[in-house]
This record gives sequence, structure tokens and C-alpha cells, in this order.
Amino acid sequence: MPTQEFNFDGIVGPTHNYAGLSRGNIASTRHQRAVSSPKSAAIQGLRKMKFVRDLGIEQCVMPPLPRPNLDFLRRIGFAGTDAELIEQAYQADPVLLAVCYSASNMWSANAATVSPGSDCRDGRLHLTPANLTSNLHRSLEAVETTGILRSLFDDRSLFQVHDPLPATMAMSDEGAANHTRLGPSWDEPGIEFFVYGTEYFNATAPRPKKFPGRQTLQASQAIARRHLLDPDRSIFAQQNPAAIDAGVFHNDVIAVGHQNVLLCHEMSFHHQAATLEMLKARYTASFADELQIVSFSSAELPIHDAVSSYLFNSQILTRPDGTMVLVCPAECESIPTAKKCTERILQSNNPIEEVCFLDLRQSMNNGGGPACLRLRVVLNDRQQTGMHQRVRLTDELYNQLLQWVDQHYRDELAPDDLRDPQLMVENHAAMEQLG
Ligand code: SUG
Repeated sequence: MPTQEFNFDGIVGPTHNYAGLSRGNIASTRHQRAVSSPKSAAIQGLRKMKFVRDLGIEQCVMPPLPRPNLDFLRRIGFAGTDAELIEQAYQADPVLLAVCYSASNMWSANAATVSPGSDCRDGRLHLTPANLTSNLHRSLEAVETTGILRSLFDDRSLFQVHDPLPATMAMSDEGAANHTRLGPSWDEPGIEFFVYGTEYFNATAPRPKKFPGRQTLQASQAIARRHLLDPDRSIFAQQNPAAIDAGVFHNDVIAVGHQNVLLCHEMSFHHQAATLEMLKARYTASFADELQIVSFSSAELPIHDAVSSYLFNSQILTRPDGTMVLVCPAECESIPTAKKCTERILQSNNPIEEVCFLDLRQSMNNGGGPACLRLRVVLNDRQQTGMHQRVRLTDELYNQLLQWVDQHYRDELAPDDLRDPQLMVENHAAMEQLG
């Protein structure tokens, strides 16, 4: 089995809802208190996984986390039976109830930063689960995600699943959403490109004014050290603070890279020209071919359209024949500027030969596009055999999951439905059956 990239997608959980919990994420704020459809959200996610699998690309699933997280409610001072905890939290502040019910681990790009074994000095695959300290609801994921990753990748001779970084602002880490691995092959060492929002200890460094920069340089550097990366092949760049203030809360909302391709916007990086020059130079020095960069100006794609279309949150995938496909959210087809950009991607010099558009509206309404829903994990032959096998998406598993969703998920979930203890009972039943 050749070394290849596996996509691990989070299955949307039965409590997918719109609580407006993520400051700086415009879609989340805009849809606060809207009625969600957990069933359609999960089906849209599963269809994307099947679509990728049918392209001949390895696809795996990550389970939803058990919700509500009642331990969280106990830790912040509520007490009593499960139903009492829920009612007390609702009375104190419905936001707290939304926090413990959030299905946010569906966005597995934020689950961890992953470095392929070929980039790491000890040859093992290294994963650092993200601490997600920027948002309360997301910070609850870290411990549980670490447990899941350790059970998926439990052979210590092949994999190293680190603890999340210390949960402090200085080490704020959002995982692979701010990390891109570039290089023509999966077997040779690649270039690891880390993008951060703030430089925590440097008070004079530019910062976003309105919204938080969720990834710090200090966190990215710590990950590079832990993963035993070659400093000559690790690049750190700052996100453009004005873009963060325009709603670009992760780098994967404004840039996407894969193998020898990088799609970006003129507002992607703080030192845009220098960052792109550095990437090109390091790439050419390391490999025989060149990095193909396709950059878009604000005139072609106003930052507002970049954020609402999520063009840069598309997945770039390599098919078994070596050609690439761009999997975009359906919004890229309906927003004319974004549609034109997809046409230019097809015309310009790069290996992307096909563009397709998928409906992921339920997740998009919370700020999660195709690339947010997947964690890329490059696995060699031994690692493919050594990882947990039941998560690989087969037609059989796909059909089982569709049936499971149909049986257990609600068609609609309104904000005040979280108060109904019956929702908890339904969730327990669903998770029990998933096993
Ligand atoms: O962290 N939204 C997520 C979206 C994450 C997208 N991931 C990447 N770009 N990789 C977030 O902001 C909204 C939940 C709510 O409002 O109910 C939320 O958590």
C-alpha cells in the first residue's frame, strides 16, 4: 500500500445547533438562535465523505462526542440529577446549556495538528490534539478528542499522540486549520507551514482589533518542536490581522494548500509578499518542481465574498491518477465572484482539473466548510495497517451510518429544545448504538 493521505471527517452529532458561540465567526453569529436540522447536517456530511471515497481517496470517520457534557456543568457548580443540571444551567444562562450540548467536534480540522512520519525525526506520525482555548464550547473537546485519537492510533511504535498544549491564551491552538503540509510526495520530507493569528509575548506585533486571533506563534512553535520537525522545513507566518477582523478566524478560511498547490488571497498573510517568496524559495530548494501559487486580489474576490463563499475552505484532493479535484461548498457556485475564481483555478497552471460543489449548508451556517470537516492524516503502509480499522468508510459503514442518523436524529432543533431532558435521553440511545 503506497503512503497516502487519509481524510478523517467528524460525523455531525445529534445535537448540531446554532447557538452563536464563536465570536469572530460571522456565520455562527449570524445564525445564532436559528433552527437547525441535525439530520440534514449529518446526511450532508456523510454524503461528502462518500463523494470523496468514490473519487478513490481514503476516507475515515471520527465519532461525535457524547453530549450533553454534564461533567462540565458539575465543574462550574451545578448539582443534582441530570435533568436538574440541565434545568439549572438553562435558568442560570441558556448559553451554558448550549456550550455543554455543542456538536462542534464535527469540525475535525480543529481536532489536531498532524505531521506525517516522513517529516518527523523519529519517523513516527505525530499528532497534537488542539486545546481550543479560544472558545469555551470548543475547549471541552480537547480531552475527549485526545482519547479518541489515542484509540485510533494506539501503536506507540508508529504513532505519537501528544497531550494538548497547556490550556492558556499564550498557547492557544486550533489544530490543522492553521497548518499546511506542502511537498510533491508523501514519502519524502515535506515543508510544514504554520500560520498564527497573534504573537502572544510581543506587545508591539500587530494584532486584530475586533476579534481574537485564535492561534499563537508560541503554540505553533511548540508543536513544531514536539513533532521533531526540521527547522529548515518549518515556516511560520502571521495571518493578516485585518482579515481576522473581517471574519477569517482560521487560516483555512483564507488559504488552502496541498502537495504542490497553494490557493490564497491577497489578504491571507501579514507580510504577504515575503511569505509567498519564502514558501516558493524553500519549496524550490527542497524539491525538483515548483510550488504553484494561485492568488486572488480583493478586486476579484472581496474579502466579504471570500468569507461568505468559503472558497478557501475547499478541499484539494489528489485522485489515484495524480490529478487533483477541488471540492467547494455550494456557496462558491452561487456567489458570482467566487464562481469566477474557481474558473480561473481551472485555467491557471496547477494540477487541479475539476471543481465540484457540495451542499454543506447546515455546517456552513456555523462557519464550517468542506475543509473544516476533515483532518488530513498521511499514513504509510505500516501505519495504515496499524491504525484502528473500523473507522474506514466502506459502502457498508456508509449505509449503516445513514440508517443510524435516520433513526436517531431530529429533523429540527430549536434553541429551547436543549432544555428538554428527552433530547439527552435520545442522545444517550444514539451514542450507545454507535458503540
Ligand atoms: O470554531 N463554529 C466553529 C467552526 C469551525 C470551523 N473550522 C475551521 N475553519 N477549520 C468555530 O468557530 C459555532 C458553534 C455555534 O455557534 O453554535 C462553531 O463552533
